[in-house]
Amino acid sequence: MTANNKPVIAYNDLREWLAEAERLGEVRIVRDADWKEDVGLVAEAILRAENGPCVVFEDVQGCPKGFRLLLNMFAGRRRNMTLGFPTELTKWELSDGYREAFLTGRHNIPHEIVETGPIFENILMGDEIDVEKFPSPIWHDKDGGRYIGTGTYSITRDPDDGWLNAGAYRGQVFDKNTVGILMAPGHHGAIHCEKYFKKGEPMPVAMVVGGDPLAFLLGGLEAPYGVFEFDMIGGMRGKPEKMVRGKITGLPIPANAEIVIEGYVHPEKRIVEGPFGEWTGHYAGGAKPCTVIDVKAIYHRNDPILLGVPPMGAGPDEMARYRAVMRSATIKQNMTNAGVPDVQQVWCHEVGGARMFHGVSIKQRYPGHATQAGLIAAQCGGSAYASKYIVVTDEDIDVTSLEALIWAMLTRSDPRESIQIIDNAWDSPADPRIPPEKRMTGDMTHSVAVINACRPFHWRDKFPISNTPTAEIARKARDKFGWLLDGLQS
Ligand SMILES: Cc1cc2nc3c(=O)[nH]c(=O)nc-3n(C[C@H](O)[C@H](O)[C@H](O)COP(=O)(O)O)c2cc1C
Ligand SMILES: [Mn+2]
Repeated sequence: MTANNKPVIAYNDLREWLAEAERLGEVRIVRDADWKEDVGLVAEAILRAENGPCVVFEDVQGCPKGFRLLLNMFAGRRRNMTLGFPTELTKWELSDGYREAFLTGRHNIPHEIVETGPIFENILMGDEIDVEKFPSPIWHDKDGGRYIGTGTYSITRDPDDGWLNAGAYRGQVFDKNTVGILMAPGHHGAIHCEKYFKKGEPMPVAMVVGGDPLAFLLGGLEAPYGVFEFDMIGGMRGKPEKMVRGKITGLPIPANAEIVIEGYVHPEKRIVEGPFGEWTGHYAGGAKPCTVIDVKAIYHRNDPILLGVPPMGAGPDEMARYRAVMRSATIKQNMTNAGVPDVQQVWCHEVGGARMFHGVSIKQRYPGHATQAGLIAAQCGGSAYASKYIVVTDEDIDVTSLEALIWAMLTRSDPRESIQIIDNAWDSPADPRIPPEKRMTGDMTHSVAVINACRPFHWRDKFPISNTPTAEIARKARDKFGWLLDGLQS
C-alpha cells in the first residue's frame, strides 16, 4: 500500500507479474517435464504448501520450443503482491484490505477497445489451429484427459442485452480444434449459453487460458450479475483494461493475454468430458456429455505462458487459499450491503475448497441478529453456490482459525436449538453427496446448515466467561517462559 493506504497492483499482465515474483525470489524453473505425469507430480508437491514456489515449466516434452506453463501463482509473498498489498499482511488483513479497497464504493471503469496488442503476435486459423501443441497436462492420474483450461476464464456476451461476462469454466482438450467448456447451471456463462441455444444459435466464446492473474482471480469469483469482470479490474487498476476484438466473434479479448481460444459452442454438440479431480476432492461429476468450443482461431504471444490452477483434492491448496481471501471479502461486503450490522470477520475455510464451510463473527446487537447474519451469509451472492455449513459466533473469536471456530461451535451451540436448515439451495455438481438419482434429474441442490454459535442473546450476560488467555497474557507467557520449549519437538 502507498502512504495513503491504497494498494498498488504492480503489473499489467502475466509477464510483468512473473518479473515481480522473480524479484521476490520465488520462481523456480523445471525443464523437460512430461505433461502426462511430471506436471501433475510437481502440482502435488508444491500446491498444498502455503509458501510453495511459483514453477515455470520450459521445454515441456513434445511441445514447441518456447511454450511455457506457469503453476502456483497465489502463494508465498507473491500472494499479497498479486492483490497489490504489502507482503507482511496476514491472510485476514489481506482479505479485509482487499474488501475495503476494492469492494466498498469503488467504481468500475469500462474496458477500452484498442486496435491490436501482443495477443495478436501469433494468429492461427484454419489448418494451423492445433490446441494440442500447448503444454496442457493430465493433472491427476484418474483424469479423463488433458486440461488446457484450469487457470482460465471465458468471455461471452448476453444475446439479448449485450452484457459481457468472464467466468472460469474448465476446459478439456478433445482434439486439435475442440475444447470442452463446462458451465454449471446458474453460472453466468451458462445463462448466456441457454439464451443462444433457445434461439437455436451457437454461442460465441473467447476462452483465455493464460493471462493476467488478476483477471483469472476475478473470473473465478462471484462478481454481480450483469457486471463485466474486466470493468471491475479496470476499477481496481484505476485505468481501463485494454481489449482487442476477436477476429471471428468480435468479442473483447485482453490485449496482453498469453493464449486465447476463440470459437463457437453449438447447441447440438456434446462430447463426454471428464472425469476430472475436482475441488471437492472427489470425481463427483464423473464423465458426462459436455458443451464444447468449436475452435475457429487461436491467438498467442511469442513464447506463450499457459496458466495452470488445478484443484488438488482433499485439503487446502492454492485454489482454496485464493478463494478464501477473495470470497471471504465478497461475502462480508455482501452482508454489509444487505444491511447486516456489525459483521466483524468472515472466513471461508480453505478446507472444502473455501466454498463449503464459513465462519462469521458478529458483535450481537439484538435478538435474532445471529440468525439474520447466518442466513444471509449462507445465501448471498458470494456464498449461495455450494456453501454447506455456516457458523456464526461472537466477536471474541478469530474465525480464520479453524480450531477457534470449532471450539466456539462446540461450546456455544446446542445442536437441537442452534442449527437451522435451508432446503433446496444451489449446489455445485462437484458435490459428491448429491444422490445419483437426483443428479440424473439435473437437480443440483442440497441443504445448508446455519449454526448459531453465539452466546444466546437473551442470557449472554450469564454465559460463563472464557478461560482462554487474552492475547496479552499469551504473549507474556511466551516472552517470559517460552524458553522452556526450546530444543523440544513442538
Ligand atoms: C480454477 C477454477 C475452475 C472452475 N471450474 C469451473 C467449471 O468447470 N465450471 C463451473 O461452472 N464453474 C467453475 N468454477 C467456478 C466459477 O468460475 C465461479 O463460480 C465464477 O463465479 C463463475 O463466473 P460467473 O459468476 O461469471 O458465472 C471454477 C473456478 C475456478 C477458479
Ligand atoms: Mn460473472
